[in-house]
Amino acid sequence: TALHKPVVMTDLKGQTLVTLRTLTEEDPASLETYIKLGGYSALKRIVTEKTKATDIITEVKTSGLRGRGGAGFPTGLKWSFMPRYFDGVKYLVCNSDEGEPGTFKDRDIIRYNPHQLIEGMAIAAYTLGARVGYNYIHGEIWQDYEIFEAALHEAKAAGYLGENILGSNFNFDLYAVHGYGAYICGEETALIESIEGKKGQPRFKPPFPASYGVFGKPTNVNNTESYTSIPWILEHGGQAFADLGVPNSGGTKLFSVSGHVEKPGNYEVKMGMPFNELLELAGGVWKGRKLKAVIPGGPSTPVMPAEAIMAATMDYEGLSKARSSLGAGSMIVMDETTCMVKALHRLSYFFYEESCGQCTPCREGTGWVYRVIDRIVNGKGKMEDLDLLTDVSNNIAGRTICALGEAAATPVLSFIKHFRPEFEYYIQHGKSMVESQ
Ligand code: L3W
Ligand code: SF4
Repeated sequence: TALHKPVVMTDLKGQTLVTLRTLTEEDPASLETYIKLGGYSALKRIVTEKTKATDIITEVKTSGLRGRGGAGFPTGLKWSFMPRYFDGVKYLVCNSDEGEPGTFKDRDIIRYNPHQLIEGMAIAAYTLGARVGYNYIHGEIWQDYEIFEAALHEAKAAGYLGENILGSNFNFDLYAVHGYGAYICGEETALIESIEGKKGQPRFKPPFPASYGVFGKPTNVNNTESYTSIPWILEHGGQAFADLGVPNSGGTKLFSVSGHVEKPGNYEVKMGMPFNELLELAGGVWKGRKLKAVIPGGPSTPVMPAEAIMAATMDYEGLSKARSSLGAGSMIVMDETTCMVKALHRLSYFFYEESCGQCTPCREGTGWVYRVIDRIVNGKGKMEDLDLLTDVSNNIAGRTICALGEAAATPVLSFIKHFRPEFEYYIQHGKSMVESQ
């Protein structure tokens, strides 16, 4: 259709394309392209051979695939939580609601390779016995939503979705749901509430969605990149996927590289790539400047000073050993001219603005933190504000319904820990240390 836009992707050097494998083609989002590259063959094989669900789950466990939305929870283990026998409809949900600053990978999967996501969801539905699925797409992306809708129509017309899929007895209806742009709807239970037509506010966990999800029924929720990895795993085998990466971090990972680099964008690389190689793929730090700091996985992962990130590898263990986290792979690069006080000012406003307001520590704490940083930026800070910020943040983390509270505390604590002299200078002089140089 006219919505399938050709991509000008001239340089895929150093990348390993699994979830974005159609990027090498002229018309990447079309069904024809996907089938040409072997697409839907795994689904076809599974439904015709009637592969046992337990065998598929074993393959996914072998692959070492971990949740790509940020938590890194093992996908095969999550699938094994879904009850096998249930008298009623089970649901499948895809979380395409990426909304944290610096996250922009799932929209490229939807835009350039929607059929691999649809196939991954169909395989998951077959494995888990889900009859209905929803792909919840972030409200601020319109064209991608329409591309996904077009792909759903194509897949249904070709017999990959709906009743009696590929002549088997397997039925699966998949729908696109458009959010309204609230970050909190990326939290899986808020997303479920939103699908149900309610205000998007997180539920207490447990119960987890696997036992109480959409309309109170068993529901499996995975991220877009996770589902999109599934067809490749079943075509090539779980071990082949695991071998692409490193121990405990199987496969490839899409890194959304933004900030002060020459070539910002999404890069799909093998897990375990040293940070400096990934930085090089993105053209290095722009304008010949020096690297100052990197947020490796999205603002809910701790900021890392240049020396720490330069020695790290981009995988779950590599970054956790370096006292940060892979998160959703949303890497924000900051050069030597960045004022860390102003950067934190911006991030703290985001979390304050996006708190759903249900829990007092998050609702009040995010506003409190923002107001304190705001007064520092406006030259009215006091030295004791730094301890106050730390204290308030420590009292948000771990005392809330969902992970947003923890996420809001992380940048405050890590920025002050690594760049305290810059905060002290700002308070003493009423202006930025970096901008004064
Ligand atoms: C059944 C159990 N299921 C865990 C499931 C649970 C969920 C998954 C992970 O937060 C993080 C957050 C952000 N029985 C289970 C179980 N599960 N135990 O496993 O759960 P959890 O609680 O560890 O994480 P979460 O609530 O899904 C996600 C971080 O990601 N993040 C966020 C990035 C932002 C985006 C975005 O903009 N959309 O992705 C980045 O680091 O801070 O820590 O499915 O049900 N016993
Ligand atoms: Fe809402 Fe914040 Fe509580 Fe999460 S932690 S439920 S965003 S108030």
